[in-house]
Amino acid sequence: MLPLVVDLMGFDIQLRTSHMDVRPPQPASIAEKTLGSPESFFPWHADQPDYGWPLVSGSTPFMEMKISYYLTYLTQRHSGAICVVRGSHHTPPWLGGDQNNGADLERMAEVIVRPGTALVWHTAMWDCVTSNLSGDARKCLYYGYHPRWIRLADFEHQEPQVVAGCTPIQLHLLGELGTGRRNYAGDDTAQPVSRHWRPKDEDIPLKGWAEAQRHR
Ligand SMILES: O=C(O)CCC(=O)C(=O)O
Repeated sequence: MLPLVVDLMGFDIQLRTSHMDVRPPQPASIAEKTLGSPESFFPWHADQPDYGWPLVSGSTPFMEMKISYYLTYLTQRHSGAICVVRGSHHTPPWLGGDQNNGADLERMAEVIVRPGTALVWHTAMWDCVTSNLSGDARKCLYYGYHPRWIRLADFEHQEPQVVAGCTPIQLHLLGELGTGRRNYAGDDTAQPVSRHWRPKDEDIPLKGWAEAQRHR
């Protein structure tokens, strides 16, 4: 999927977050709460830092995307599938524009998919999860990418033993410098220059990789 991520977001990116979600079967009473309501087990939310992304004319710019991989069957409703409200990164997801009325279900898509499906999505879209009444645990993986000049969310730096086994491109994706060096503020101590803002080509090997892909 990396060519797709780079095509959409460019090569100056990193992995902000990754998570595996395992949702065991739930009792039917869980589904009595309105989907995504504040009282439900999984309220509507958009992925964003506390205090939000900046808005441009009311819309959230393309700050982040996720790729989600679904590993178990989500082909029936109420199997714990993610639901997104289409266009909710541009216009609020609420019916009549008011959160008290709940989400506009006409705009909602429940992501009903087979195992092995990947979902590519703009994470400023409001999303929630249906209850899992399927009898089987629902398992999926999420990888969130955003520009390298934003701070990471799940970690500052990966553990040394993880970094030690990484290729330059993997280092780049984990927010490190592709060289494996830790001169994040450049080499001139008198005048620090962030290598996240102003990378050298060797810091971001995904750049050369992307150019090579283009010429294939
Ligand atoms: O699918 C899930 O279990 C939760 C995913 C989610 O809410 C998210 O990635 O923002």
